[in-house]
Amino acid sequence: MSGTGAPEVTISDATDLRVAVVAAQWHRKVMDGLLDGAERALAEFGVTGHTVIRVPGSFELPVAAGVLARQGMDAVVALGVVIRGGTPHFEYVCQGVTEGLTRVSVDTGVPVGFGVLTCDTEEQALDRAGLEGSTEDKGHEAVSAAVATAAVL
Ligand code: DLZ
Repeated sequence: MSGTGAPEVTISDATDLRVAVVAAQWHRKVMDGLLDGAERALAEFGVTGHTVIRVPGSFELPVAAGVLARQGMDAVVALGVVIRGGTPHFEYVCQGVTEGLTRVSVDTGVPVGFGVLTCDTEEQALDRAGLEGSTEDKGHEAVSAAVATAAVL
């Protein structure tokens, strides 16, 4: 985890957890970094079986996360990138995906890792994508949070 006050997450045994990653497709380079970080984290925590589902945009993440959570996943990780444009669309997509994923998590009792970047510029998103030269690795962090929560529930 990164940022002031972020915890050092330790996970004892995640081998048997069923984890699904749902990933949007807008902003491919950033998404490739987030997905790579998520895969690295799953391998580090010893998660053996996981599913990756691609949806078109971040707005579609909550419905996919909800279906997977209800199908019996122990944890779901949502990855997406929303970059501010010149219209209020950014606010609507960010609000929809944030509230939607929160609802899925609370309503199903399945932890949902929030790996959705909401940025003013593509440069900000690249800096958080876990790519070479990035300062943060949000795909890895989202998996850590969801798997650590699933492991204690
Ligand atoms: C329409 C749209 C726009 C303008 N920007 C983004 C974005 O930056 N990131 C993203 O993941 N999706 C974007 N979308 C697509 C919406 O999430 C959604 O797929 C469409 O509105 C169709 O439901």
